[in-house]
Amino acid sequence: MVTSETLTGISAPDTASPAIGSLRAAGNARPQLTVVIPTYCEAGNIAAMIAALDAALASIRWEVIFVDDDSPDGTMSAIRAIGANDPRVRAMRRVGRRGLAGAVIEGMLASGADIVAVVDADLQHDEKLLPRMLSEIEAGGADIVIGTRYSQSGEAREGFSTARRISSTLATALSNLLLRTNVSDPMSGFFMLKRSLIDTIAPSLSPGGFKLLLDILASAPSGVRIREIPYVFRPRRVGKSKLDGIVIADFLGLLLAKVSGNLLPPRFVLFALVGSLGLVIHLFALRSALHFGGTSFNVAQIFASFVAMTFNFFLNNVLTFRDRRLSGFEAIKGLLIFYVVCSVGALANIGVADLVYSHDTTWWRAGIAGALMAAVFNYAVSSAFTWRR
Ligand SMILES: Nc1nc2c(ncn2[C@@H]2O[C@H](COP(=O)(O)OP(=O)(O)O)[C@@H](O)[C@H]2O)c(=O)[nH]1
Ligand SMILES: [Mg+2]
Repeated sequence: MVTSETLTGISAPDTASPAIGSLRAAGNARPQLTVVIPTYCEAGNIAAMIAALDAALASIRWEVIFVDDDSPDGTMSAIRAIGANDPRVRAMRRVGRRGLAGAVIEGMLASGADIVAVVDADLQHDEKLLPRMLSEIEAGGADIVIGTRYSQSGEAREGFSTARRISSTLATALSNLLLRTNVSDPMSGFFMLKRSLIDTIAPSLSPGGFKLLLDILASAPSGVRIREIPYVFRPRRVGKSKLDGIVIADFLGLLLAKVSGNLLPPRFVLFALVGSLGLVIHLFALRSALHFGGTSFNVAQIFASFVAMTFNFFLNNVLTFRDRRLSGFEAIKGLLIFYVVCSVGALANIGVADLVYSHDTTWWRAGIAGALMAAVFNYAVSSAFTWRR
């Protein structure tokens, strides 16, 4: 039992304790800058990364928070080995979760400083830019400073492959158009901002994606001041890139979600895109079955439905719900549940379309209402059952 005596026993020496005294002193010397570094399988980069920060930030009080998604390669032990002797090196281990943006958001929210920077672990970003970025914000000239991979002279793209350069240029143009921003590198993973901004907008950010800066720019209140500083994007030091073609789908999902004023979650947008592709597959399978199979229309339609549902299941598994991806026996079970969910969704589709049609005989309005009902139903039930957390 906790008595008041034991409580005083614990708290009384605190005021006099030298440990607390020094904590207070450290509290006064709170860091000016928190550097947040998301990591997944970066064990080979940790020591070099911390040494690089140490050299670049010599005149600044800083801390680094690594946010690791339970990497199997010993990233966390590499961080803890250095953190044991260096209180500036902190680590957050997230279990059972994956996701770059979510990791960065959590790291930023845990920052001890009022100003936060985000840097990749692989030394592709130029940490020597950090003091300049910091003085921009501290001097009151900007709320967000972006390390941009494009310079006027264009030579800042050395670390890019041709394919990546083209898709990046297109994506930048599209996001500036749709989000009414004018930033030369809204997809940058290297930026610094006031923590208070993140405190304000964190609830409207999408933790599942890769393009956190884009999300921040789209969610920030109007009037935030943005500065860009160009730098040379270096090739990755060791380890592999975790971002692949899926990022493009992810980017489109985020963009549509933001354009709809957060009405549509990015995951639903992806689910709907996969569903639309499924419709094309369905029609293709139906046509093939009628043409080559010589079956009746009903049999061909059932066959095509299964082809489309199976296609949708596997595409959703690697795309829409990749952070909860099912494999092995779980995937077979998930597929069977998905068949059931979609069949109920189809009934909902027919029911709603029929109801709308009885009030309004415009065929396409009734058709769209039914399809929307099925999409929302399938999405909600799939999230809850097929790919439940
Ligand atoms: N915590 C966390 N970090 C991630 C995840 N995916 C990528 N990262 C980290 O995010 C940074 C950027 O990823 P990277 O693979 O270098 O992407 P690229 O530079 O676009 O090739 C690196 O520091 C990765 O370790 C993730 O799912 N969780
Ligand atoms: Mg990288």
